[in-house]
Formats: sequence, C-alpha cells, structure tokens
Amino acid sequence: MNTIKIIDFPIIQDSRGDLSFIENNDHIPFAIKRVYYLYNVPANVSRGGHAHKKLQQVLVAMSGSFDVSLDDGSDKQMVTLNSPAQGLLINHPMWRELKNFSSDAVCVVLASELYTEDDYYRDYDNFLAHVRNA
Ligand code: T46
Repeated sequence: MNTIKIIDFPIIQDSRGDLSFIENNDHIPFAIKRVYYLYNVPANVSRGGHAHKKLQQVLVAMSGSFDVSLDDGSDKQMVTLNSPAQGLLINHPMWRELKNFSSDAVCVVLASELYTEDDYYRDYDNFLAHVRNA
C-alpha cells in the first residue's frame, strides 16, 4: 500500500492559544468543492465502509479522536487522527472505515467533488474488482 499520507497544517501559537489554517494548493492538493463533518458519533459505531471512484478527501479530527482503517484491495493500514493540525489525505480508491470515535470527536472532511452517490463503491466485491482491474 502507499504509505499513510498525513498533511501537517501550520500552527501559530501564542499566549492566546493555537491557530492553524488550510489553504488550497499549499496544503490541499485539490480544489475544495465541499466540506462536511461527522459529530455526535456513538462510541461503538463505525462510519464509512465504502470507497470512492473519483473523490479525493482530507480528513481532520477538529476535536477528539477516531481511528481510520484504509484498505487499497491488497493491504490494510490503520491510523489514529487526534490533531486539528493534521489531515489524512485519501487521494485514490481506498476502502475506509472510521471507528472508535471519542465522545467529543468532530471529523471534518474536505472533498474534491460535490456529493453524488454514483461516486461510491458500497459493495466490497465491486471495489475489489475495480482495483484489481485498474
Ligand atoms: C466518507 C466518510 C468519512 C449527503 O447528502 N451529502 C454528503 O456530502 C454526504 C457525505 C452524505 N450525504 C448523505 C448520503 C447518506 O444518505 O448522508 C447520508 C449518510 O452518508 P454516508 O452513509 O455515506 O456517511 P458516512 O459517514 O458513512 O461516510 C461519509 C462520506 O459519505 C464518505 O465520503 O469518506 O464520511
């Protein structure tokens, strides 16, 4: 598998606290068309469980923490996101699952496309067939 791609955002610290920022091109390798966020996720549930055809995304734990498992059809890796100053880049078809959300977790997702159900592989076998024929 390609190694997990973590993007470090700038952190400006002073006595008033920390400030981070995210800019197109500098920090995100695509134009952001959509932002969505997951919150109030119960501790024992998972989200995701699908892959995208074209969509590129950056996931940020704006608050709290959660685990992301990534599966490219050959290898699986797990990463814990727990910093608002880091983003996980997913920029090619990857089956993903998000779980172990802390009670205060807010997962913000910066996405390269508007929402369309046509972009989803929600069936794992279809996803495998796609990546193995690619
Ligand atoms: C992903 C993970 C991290 C919309 O109407 N607009 C949207 O922008 C999104 C993302 C979803 N929806 C609708 C589609 C479903 O009826 O909201 C419902 C729940 O979506 P879904 O089951 O896909 O949610 P998650 O949390 O399993 O997955 C989402 C994203 O879909 C996906 O891109 O990577 O968050």
